[in-house]
Amino acid sequence: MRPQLMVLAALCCGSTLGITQPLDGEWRLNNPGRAIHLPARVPGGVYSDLQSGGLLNDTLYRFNDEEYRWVAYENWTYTTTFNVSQNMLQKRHLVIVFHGVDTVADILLNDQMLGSTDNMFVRYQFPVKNLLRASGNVLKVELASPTVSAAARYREQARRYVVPPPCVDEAYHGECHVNFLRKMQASFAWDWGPAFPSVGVWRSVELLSYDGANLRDVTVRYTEVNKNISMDFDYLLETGTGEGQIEGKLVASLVYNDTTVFTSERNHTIKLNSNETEHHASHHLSFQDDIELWYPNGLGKQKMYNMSFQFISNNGTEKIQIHTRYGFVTHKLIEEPVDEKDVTKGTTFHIRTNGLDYFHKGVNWIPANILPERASDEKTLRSLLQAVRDAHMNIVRVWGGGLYESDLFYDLADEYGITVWQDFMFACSMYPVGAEFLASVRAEVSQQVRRLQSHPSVAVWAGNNENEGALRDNWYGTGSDFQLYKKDYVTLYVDTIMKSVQATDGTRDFVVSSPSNGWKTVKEGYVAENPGDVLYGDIHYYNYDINGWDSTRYSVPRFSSEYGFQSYPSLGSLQEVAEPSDLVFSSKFVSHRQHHPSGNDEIVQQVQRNMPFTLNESSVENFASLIFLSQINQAMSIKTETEHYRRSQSLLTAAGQGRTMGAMYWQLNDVWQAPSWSSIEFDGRWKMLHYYAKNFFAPVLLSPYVTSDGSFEVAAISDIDYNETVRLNFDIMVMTYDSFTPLYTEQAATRLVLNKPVISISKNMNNFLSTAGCGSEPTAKCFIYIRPAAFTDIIEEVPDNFLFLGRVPGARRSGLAVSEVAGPNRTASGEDRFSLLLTCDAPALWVWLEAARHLPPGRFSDNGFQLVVRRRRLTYTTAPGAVTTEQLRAALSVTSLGDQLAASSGHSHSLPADVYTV
Ligand code: BMA
Repeated sequence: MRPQLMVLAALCCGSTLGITQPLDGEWRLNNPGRAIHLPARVPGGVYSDLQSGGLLNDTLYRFNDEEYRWVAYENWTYTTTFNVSQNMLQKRHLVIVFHGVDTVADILLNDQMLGSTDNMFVRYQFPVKNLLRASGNVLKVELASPTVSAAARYREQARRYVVPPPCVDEAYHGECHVNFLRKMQASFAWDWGPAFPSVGVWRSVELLSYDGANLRDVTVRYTEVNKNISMDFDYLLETGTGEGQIEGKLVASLVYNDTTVFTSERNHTIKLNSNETEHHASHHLSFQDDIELWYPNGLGKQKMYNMSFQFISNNGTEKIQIHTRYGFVTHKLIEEPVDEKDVTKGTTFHIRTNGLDYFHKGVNWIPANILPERASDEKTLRSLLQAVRDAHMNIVRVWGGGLYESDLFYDLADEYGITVWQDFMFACSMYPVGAEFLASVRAEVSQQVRRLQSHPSVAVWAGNNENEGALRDNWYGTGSDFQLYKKDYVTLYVDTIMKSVQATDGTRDFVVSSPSNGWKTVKEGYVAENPGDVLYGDIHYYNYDINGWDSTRYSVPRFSSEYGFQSYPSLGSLQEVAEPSDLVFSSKFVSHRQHHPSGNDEIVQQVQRNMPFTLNESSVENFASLIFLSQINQAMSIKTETEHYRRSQSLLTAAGQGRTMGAMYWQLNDVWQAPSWSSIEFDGRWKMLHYYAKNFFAPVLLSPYVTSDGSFEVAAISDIDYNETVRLNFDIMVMTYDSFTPLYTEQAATRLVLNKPVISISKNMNNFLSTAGCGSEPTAKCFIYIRPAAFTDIIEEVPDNFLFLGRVPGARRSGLAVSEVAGPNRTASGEDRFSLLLTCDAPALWVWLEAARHLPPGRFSDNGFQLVVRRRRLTYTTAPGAVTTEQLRAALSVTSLGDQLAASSGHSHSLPADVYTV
């Protein structure tokens, strides 16, 4: 039944009587000291403008990050000239609104100082009524060097005590003291990215005019009990200072598919006072309806309603309207004892959405570009978030060293069903807590929370990245003054940020740090005794000294919110920013691009643990092999770790370990062509890991593994509720490396239970291999291949899976070829899909297909797989009309581990005579 509220006729896009004049577009950029005078863009940034003006080349080419560092040490002025209509000039209030200035700047209008900025995450507004004229207004943004400003603030603070770290690690080739500026922390360099300490007006600027009040934004909260919906809106109204009152109406309306669910209006009087320019108005309503909820990807549909809000002044001069999309959802962080009878066994940690518990499958997000003005490009965001959805993920963490992302980002997350774990932008540092800094943070938090609050995708807030662990474990030498830094920590994250979040959004939980021990962190005074405790909260887990392919080496946490291994991006990506002579392991370029200390050596060691690889530091072919093998190693290690976390969902050891509910690997995307933990390269190309993610996060998965006591098990994991009615049949095949014919095949069947992996096979591994006929060196001779049988009662695709038991063999030619390219057919989503036939003469491991770089990006249906049959059909999907069948045929190449090593070492291997095809 519809609510008993007044229903107005179609509510649409009525005229906004307050007037907004955009001041975006062409500005001028000046640096008199260097005689630089160029046209510039707003929104934009100085690196982009210098590049457009021909003063910089490709910023990411070779060593340009360092060559162009001078830019960050300069001061820059952005200027625009504009006229204002009489209509606007007559308004009582004229305000210039900066939606994002990066970062330290003085703002002048017609040579009069309007004010200063020093937080790129804050919207700044300056009243300008008295300074404006009809024509020739000159607006100037004088930006100070971020590196110089940061250093000055550091020195000022250090007169009392040092707020560390004094600088980033040398391997970052970065800049120091970014923690003193409220700007993207990674812009002074990170272990996966270059330093481009950005400068500019990175978001829109506008001139706003109104007589009474401007409606800035509205937060929404709802509750439902038996279809009785109760909604509360908090309107933020801006007025100039003054006396008296403004009377008007607040109107809220919710529309679905042209049907008005409700429209509600309420009278409201704003009492002006000379100190306050912002006023809150609340609006409550309740109604009965079968509203449809918004669900994360894989759990249901992403139902979005259209919502609009208005403030209409009674004297008719103001009618300000905001349109937004809204999804009904509840997210609750669940921390419950895993064993009611023994609370020392710890508590769960996961988000319950709409009352449902589910395994969080996801990834960590860094900004889509190192230059903030380029980080909201629609094509890039769409393709990255689509890749998240296509890999069956349901969560991304917007990591605290980057940006509060653009509105578009959260709109897409809503659309694709990707929940967001939203960090506040503080990472891997101690932070100052002076009064001005805190006031700025308070503004940042309340503005950002209000902006993001109505997005159903936003699931949890987190105060910072890793700073709790950093403080407790003395990463930055704070140990001797622990109490001092702890006090500052609590002042910033608890007294300032948490309070501000809770005052603004009562609908999501807040964790003080990512990771943390959840409630236990709170109980222990906000800095846990043992922040890495696996029985509480989430963990970050990195260990480069272990064999990443061995699942017994990983711990069993409640939630692993970061874990990862590095790989190199494809040779083609590196070639775009390198000279041919750079592409050897020993080059200055290869070491310059690696920001993780000892990272290149670690990659080699990891690769060598499982694959036969001999490093030749001066060979291009050898480096090409290392690139490929690093991607295999990364994909295999993260597959192993992620499947282990998914399997641990149903585990509960005597000590309380298990009930794992989340796996978010580090990291989805890249900001340049360099070794990193990403699964997608800077240009959008999927690394092998992303193809693997699509399989290891599949809704139904058969996962083979060996336990620490030598037992071979297969777990059947299901994120889908089949009501336990379905049985999944599968073959366990013991394969040798040289033959298509399995040495041994066992047929098995399993139940599928929602959120409760079922161990469907458990047997002694050595006995199993010996029965199979693997001989005296079984781990060198055999590997296991799991193939789900053809089935009819499960609609999801269940991927094949495999398990290697020891080091894998090297150079061998398989005769791999793409023998057929047919199509394309148009997919339901309007893309072109080609059908490919892959053939080989011998089993091939880690088969890797590539389409040449000159083609627009496309996706294979699978990649990096084990080919244990002679023929396999695959698809390649790309933009409509992007490529003809002939062009694709000519552009495809395929290799495998053995073929790659054979090509680079000149080895060959005899082909098997036997045949096994399906
Ligand atoms: C964690 C992250 C990032 C970092 C990653 C890899 O510390 O939060 O700071 O890039 O590990 O080292």
